[in-house]
Amino acid sequence: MDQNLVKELAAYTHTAEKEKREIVKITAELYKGLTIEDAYLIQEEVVKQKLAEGRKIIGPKMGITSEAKMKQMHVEDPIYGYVFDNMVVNEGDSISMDDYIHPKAEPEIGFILSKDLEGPDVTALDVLRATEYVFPAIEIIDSRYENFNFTLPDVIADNTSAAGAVFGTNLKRPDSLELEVVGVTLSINGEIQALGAGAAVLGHPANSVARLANMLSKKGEKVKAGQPILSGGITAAVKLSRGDFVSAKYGGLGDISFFVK
Ligand code: OOG
Ligand code: MG
Repeated sequence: MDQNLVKELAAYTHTAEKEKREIVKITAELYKGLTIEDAYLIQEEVVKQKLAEGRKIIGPKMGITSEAKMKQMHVEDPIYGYVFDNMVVNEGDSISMDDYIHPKAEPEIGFILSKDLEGPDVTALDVLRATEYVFPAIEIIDSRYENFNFTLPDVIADNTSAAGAVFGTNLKRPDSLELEVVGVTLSINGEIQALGAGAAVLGHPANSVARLANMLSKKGEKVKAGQPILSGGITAAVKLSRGDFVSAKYGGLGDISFFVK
C-alpha cells in the first residue's frame, strides 16, 4: 500500500478521534480494497502520529474476542489496538459525554505480566505462568465510524475504537481464581445490562493474551511486562448516556465503577 495513502487514512481516523466527529468508514468509498495487513499499517501510523503529539502507550488491547462482541459488531476475528495515556479513567471518576462521539462500555479482564511474551507459539499456559496479576477493567469504546458501522479492516485502522479504559486496582494473582468461570455483570444505574463469564473470551482470557503475543510477533513485537493488557469485552458493549452510573461486578475480582456527565 502506498505510504502516502497510509498516512492520509491514518490522519482520517485520528483527526476524527481528536475532533470527536463521526466519519464514513474507509471501505465505503475512500479505499474499498483495504486489507487487514493495510489496516495494521494504518494503525501503526496512527500510533506514530499520537506518539509524535506526546501521547504515551499504556498497554495493548484485544478486541472481538467473544461471541457477544462478534455478534454485536458483525465482525468475526480478534484484533488488537492500544490504550493511550489520555484514555485512562480513574476508578470512581467521571467522564464527560462531550469528550466522546457515542461511547459504549464493556467489561473486561486485565492482565499484567512479570516477563515479556514473544510469539509466535505462546500458549494460555505460558501467559498464566508469566502473569503477575489479573484485575477487573471496563473499556470505553467510541468508534469514529457512523453508528459503529465498520468492517474488520476499518476498525483496525481506527485503533479498534479505543477511547477509554478504567483499570481496577483490585489486583489478584492468577492462580487464586479460575478466570474462565469468573462471572461479571455490567450495570447502569443499578440495573444489569449485560452479563457473562471469563470463558466468553476465547474460552479463557489467557488465550486472548496468547493470541495477542502471537499476532504481535508478526511485526517483531512482544507483549511487554508491566503494561496493563485488556483481553477483550466479555459481553456486548452497552451504550452510555449523560447521568449514567456504570458499574461492573466480578466474582472474586471486586467491583469497578465510573460516572458519565
Ligand atoms: C471494536 C473494539 C472491540 C472488544 O473488546 O471487543 C473491543 C468495537 O467494538 O468497536 O474492544
Ligand atoms: Mg474492548
